[in-house]
Amino acid sequence: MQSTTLCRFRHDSVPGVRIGLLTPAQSVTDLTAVGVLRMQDLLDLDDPAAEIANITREAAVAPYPLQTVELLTPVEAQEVWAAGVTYLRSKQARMVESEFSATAYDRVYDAPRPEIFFKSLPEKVVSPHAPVGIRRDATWNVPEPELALVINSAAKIVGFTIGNDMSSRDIEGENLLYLPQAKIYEGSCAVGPWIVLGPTESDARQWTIHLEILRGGNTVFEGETSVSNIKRSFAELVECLFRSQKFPRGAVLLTGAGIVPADSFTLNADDSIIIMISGIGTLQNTVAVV
Ligand code: DO4
Ligand code: MG
Repeated sequence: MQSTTLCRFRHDSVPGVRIGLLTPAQSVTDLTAVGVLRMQDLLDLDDPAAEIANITREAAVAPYPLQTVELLTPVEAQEVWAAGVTYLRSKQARMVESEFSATAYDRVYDAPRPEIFFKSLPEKVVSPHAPVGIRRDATWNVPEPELALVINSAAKIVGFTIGNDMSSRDIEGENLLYLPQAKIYEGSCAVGPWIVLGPTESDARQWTIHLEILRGGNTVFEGETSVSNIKRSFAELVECLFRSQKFPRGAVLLTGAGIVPADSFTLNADDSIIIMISGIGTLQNTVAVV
């Protein structure tokens, strides 16, 4: 599988936000220095990887070592949406969370129409290593480690990244009508560390998703699932998202959570959340109360 990895970053030696190409040697080639001002223009091309190869063939720019750049979320201008109850584990956990809403979760898992909800404006998305939020009025907070589809304005899946759909389970469980409050608040959505272009859906379905939560340096939760456990096809989710709506800047769609910590677990301030997807990399954030 041939892949091309794009990121957004800052570097002390140059002004502003840059678009970067991650090289196999773990360095970052500055595509902005050779004229790429918006990632969207690449993602909307028929073959972004070929265009990037063209641009960089002649480019005489020395790459930056990865550890010297500040990675920003690769979400540039896209709205972030999320699919829900796409894994059996998610359905089961939510039915336990709330007797009141159990029927709704049970029905949506098998219904022709998937659950899809708005998650974040692009400017509110949290970058790698920045703090994600837990609400100060919530008592039961979890991360949701999810594969994220990067979709261009023509509704084509052009790449993959990692999303964290932070959720307040007590608020969601109290009443399903509170879902937007459980899901959308300061720091509730992290996406990164970069976008991998090239893999197909069947490549991605071979990946594993791993979640580890550290507290004071010790592991307090660890779990793993496979992307192949997602019940619905990516095409089905994207078709539904774009059915009666246009996304001129493209969209990012989180595909649901298949790892849910035990019901006794809740996040604390200063916990570290590490999400690893085998074909992509690692998204790490700390937790802050908001
Ligand atoms: O309906 C609740 C949200 C579901 C969700 O976020 C998930 O399954 O990942
Ligand atoms: Mg979710």
